[in-house]
Order: sequence, then C-alpha cells, then structure tokens
Amino acid sequence: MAEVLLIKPSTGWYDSIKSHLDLPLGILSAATLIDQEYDVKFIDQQLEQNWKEKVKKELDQNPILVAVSAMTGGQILKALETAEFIRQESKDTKIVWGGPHPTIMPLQTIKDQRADIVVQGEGEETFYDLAKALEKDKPLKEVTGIWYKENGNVRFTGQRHYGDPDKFPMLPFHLVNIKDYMPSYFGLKTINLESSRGCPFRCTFCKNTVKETDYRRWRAWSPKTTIDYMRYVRDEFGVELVHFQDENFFVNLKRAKDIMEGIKTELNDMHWIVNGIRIDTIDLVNEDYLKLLVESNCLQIKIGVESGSQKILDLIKKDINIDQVYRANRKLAKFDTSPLYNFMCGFPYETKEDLQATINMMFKLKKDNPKAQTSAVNMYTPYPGTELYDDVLKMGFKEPKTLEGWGNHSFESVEPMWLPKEHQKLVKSTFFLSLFLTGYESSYASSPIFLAAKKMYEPIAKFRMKNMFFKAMIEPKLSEMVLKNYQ
Ligand code: B12
Ligand code: SF4
Repeated sequence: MAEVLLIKPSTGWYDSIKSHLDLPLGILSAATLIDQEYDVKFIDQQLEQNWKEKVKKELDQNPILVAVSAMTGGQILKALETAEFIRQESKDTKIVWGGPHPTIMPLQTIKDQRADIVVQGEGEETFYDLAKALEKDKPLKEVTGIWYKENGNVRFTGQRHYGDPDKFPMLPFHLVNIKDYMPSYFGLKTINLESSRGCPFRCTFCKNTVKETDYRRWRAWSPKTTIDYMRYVRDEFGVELVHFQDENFFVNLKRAKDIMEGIKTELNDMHWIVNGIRIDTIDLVNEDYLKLLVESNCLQIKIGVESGSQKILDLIKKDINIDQVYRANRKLAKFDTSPLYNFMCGFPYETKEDLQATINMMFKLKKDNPKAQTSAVNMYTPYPGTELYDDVLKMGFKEPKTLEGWGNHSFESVEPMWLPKEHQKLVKSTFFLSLFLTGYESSYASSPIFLAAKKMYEPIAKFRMKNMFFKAMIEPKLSEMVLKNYQ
C-alpha cells in the first residue's frame, strides 16, 4: 500500500497557555477518504519533540506526498519549517498544503518554492483525487480544486463544490492516540467534533465570507450521523463531553432540535458544548427550545457578540442589535447553561467610546446573568478576501508579500496601523487585561502557570478594565518575557 504522510504544524503562542491539544480535525478530516486506500501516517509537531527524526524515517518509505495544514498566523511558520526540511531531505517528494490559509491565499502559497500543490477548501474528495492522480501518474489538471505548478506556470483546476458530509466515512481516529486529545472540560473527558460546516451570514471580518471560497454554503451532518458519532466516541474512547467546533450549529433549527432530542433520549449520560450560535438565534427560539438545550446536557454555548457598540456591529455587518444581546442574555439566565460571549476589539473606525461600550457590555452581561462568561477581547486581525480587509488596506495596512509575512500575521504581532496610535495602546491593553477575566477555569483546559497568574492578577485586571485605567501598564511586557521563556 502506498504511503501518505500528514504533518500538523504547531500553532505557536496558543500552545503556551493551553494544557491540552485540540484534535486535529482539519487534517484528519482531509484524510478520511484516502485512509480507505493508503497507508496514512500522521505526525503532530506539538506532540513530537523529535518530529524531524520521525519525518526522516517516513521519507525513507517514499510517500507519494507529504501534506501540511495551516491557519493564517504562526502555524504557517511551522509549516514552512517542515516543508523546508522535507525539501532538504528528499527534494522530489511532493509537498501539499491545505487548510484555511492556503484556501484563502492559494496563489501566494503555490508560488512559494516550498509548496508543490495547494488543496483549496474542503479536503476530503480533492485530497483523495490528488493522491490517486499522483500515485497513477495521471495529469493534475483532472483534479478539481487544486493549484499546482507546471513548467514554471501556476495552474488552477477550478473550484470544487463541497460534498455532502453525511457521505464521508468516519474520521480516521486510528491515526492518533486519542488520549492525547481528550482534555478535561467541566471535569469531563472531552473531544472536539463537528456537526456542520460553513455559515451563511455576512460578517465582514470572517473567513467564511471570503469571496473565492464556498464557505458560506452551510452544510451539515444529519441528526442520525451526529448521534452515531457521539455514541461511537463514548463507547470507544470513554468520551463524556463533545465540543462541537461548528461555526454555526443552529442554521437549521429543526436539525439542531432533532440532535438535542437524540442526545436526551439516547445518550443522556453525555454532555456537549458548542462554538457557533448567534445571539439572534437565542432571541428567536422559544423557551421550550432552550429547555430542550439544557435537558440534552448542553453545558456551554459560545456566542459571537464581538462589540458593545452598535456602530461597530453595523460596520462589521453582524446583523444583530444591542437590545437583542441583553434580551437573549436575560432569557438564557433562566436556564442552567453557561453562555460564553465572544468579543473583539481594534476594528477600523473604532473609538475609545466604542471600546468602553464593549467593556461595559461585558460587565453588564455577567451582572444580568451570573452564569455568563466572556472571552478574551481578541484583537481584530485582517484576513484577505474579506470586505473589511479592503478598508484596512486603504487605511495603511501593509499586506504581507510572502508566506513568512503571513506567518507573522497574528494578533501577537500585527500592528493595527488602521487605528490611531493612542487607540492602538487601548486595544492592546484591553486584550491583555481581558485574558484574566475569561471563564477559562471551567471551560478551557489552560496551563497551570496561566491559571495561577490569572488568579493573582484578576482583581487588578478587573479594576483596570472597568475603569479603562491603562496608565503605567508594564504587565504586558512582563508577561511577554515570561511567555518567551516558557515556550
Ligand atoms: C479549533 C480551532 C483553533 C485551535 C486549533 C486549530 C488547529 N488548526 O489546530 C486554536 C485554539 C489553536 C485556534 C487558534 C486560532 N484560530 Co482557530 N479555529 C478553530 C476552529 C474553531 C475549529 C478548527 C477545526 O477543527 N475545523 C474543522 C476542520 C474540519 O475544518 P478545516 O480546518 O478548515 O479543515 C478542512 C479544510 O480546510 C481542509 N484541510 C485542512 N487541513 C488540511 C490539510 C491538507 C493537507 C488538506 C489537503 C486539506 C486540509 O480539509 C478539511 C476538511 O474539509 C475554527 C473554526 C472552524 N469551525 O473551522 C477556527 C479557525 C480555524 N481559527 C481561526 C482563527 C482566526 C484563529 C486565531 C487567529 C484566533 C485568534 N484571534 O487568536 C488563532 C490562530 C493561532 C495561530 N497562531 O495560528 C479562523 C482561521 C482564519 C484563517 N485565516 O486562517 C477560523 C476558521 C475561525 C474563523 N471563522 O475565523 N483555532
Ligand atoms: S455569524 Fe460567525 S461564522 Fe457566521 S459569518 Fe458571522 S462571524 Fe462568521
């Protein structure tokens, strides 16, 4: 059986504040079809200190391709380091890139000499067709959804429309040691899964709105498959809680209801939490629906609010209003589930007043609903292909011209030059302080060092944040030094 080697590059900064790894759903999903016919090997850089040795060993088996996955940001740097190593060790091995970044920036990715082929968008079918073509020496132009080089020219074979998830085989769990990816959330053995992909909404900062992709077309696993998946991970691995990574779980309310009923009646010893739910969905559904959510053991729902300023919500086309946010929160307060509200800052045109409105909203949500938690106020990072990106370009943002540049493009390092200098400082201080006001202990398996620091610093962070008292903030510099030594 021919071999295919998959490598998941480390994600950088996030590794240092987390005590566990996320199941690498992206690259594992991409492998679901090829796993049926090839000898697939998987290396997770975060787990393998000596990954280079392992890669070398696999290269001796002459894999038909080596594949890496990358999100925009630090993961690209690790993917580049990996690709460089492969080139050095075996210059003819085909290097394939996939994942969110190559999907939104395929041309620049394929132009890099450390990439031979880019898989754009959903991996399952394209990756399978590609492996087949490489194995049988067939022309790459027959594989829809890829970018490749031919006689020095870049070729694109056209966009592939995404498949029906229900038709995909189950994830190839056997490729990983599942215990490495089962942290304890809420004291329960947890695993990441998905039940849907994409989102039809139009938020101007979100990768789902990138024009050249099919991400806005929402597609989902059926309630039956979702329940079967949950049952499988419970019975095989002892999983007690499933964390759905969906960007918008509730697009089809009937489907979501059927899943909740299935969990309640067939899997009542299991729990779940979900990433993607919109505030207007909570506002829309009736109380029986929320009762069912609780009865199906949903411990947490993560809701993107993004800003407490209506001006900013309108700018980013979030299509929600402030009243809805408070109304939905009060409605949720009657139920035994914990909403975690996600916020962002540093959007273009944001002022001190907008930021203050966000901070006020965070405190008010917790006051109105003691079970409510808030995320870190993540700094807006522009992604190419989104509507807001064009604005920040006009406002002075210098687009990275290389993959390395995009590797350094993350909130830790991007200078928000679309904002006045004074506001940049406010944004950075807000982000830093918000890290200490999150609900990480119960919902997120954070590293012990981070949790200890959080406990000590929380009262100061609360005072500074509430009053926007950011004078003499030496703390971010200090923590940067600590993190650097810790990494
Ligand atoms: C879990 C998660 C994380 C985890 C780890 C993710 C990982 N890759 O290991 C952590 C917490 C570390 C993380 C961090 C961040 N994340 Co995140 N994260 C997610 C989340 C919620 C789920 C990822 C997932 O498992 N998806 C399910 C899989 C199946 O989808 P997929 O990865 O796209 O994979 C498919 C294809 O892309 C393709 N594919 C993927 N890999 C490969 C490889 C090959 C070889 C091939 C052929 C195909 C292929 O096939 C897959 C199946 O079809 C997504 C949202 C989402 N639902 O996707 C955001 C998401 C990936 N994150 C995002 C962002 C913005 C971030 C942060 C920048 C957030 C922040 N402000 O700090 C950081 C970046 C960290 C860094 N330094 O790089 C964006 C990515 C945007 C972008 N341009 O890359 C997403 C899409 C959310 C969003 N809608 O904006 N994240
Ligand atoms: S609702 Fe969420 S996932 Fe959907 S487009 Fe907006 S930010 Fe993206």
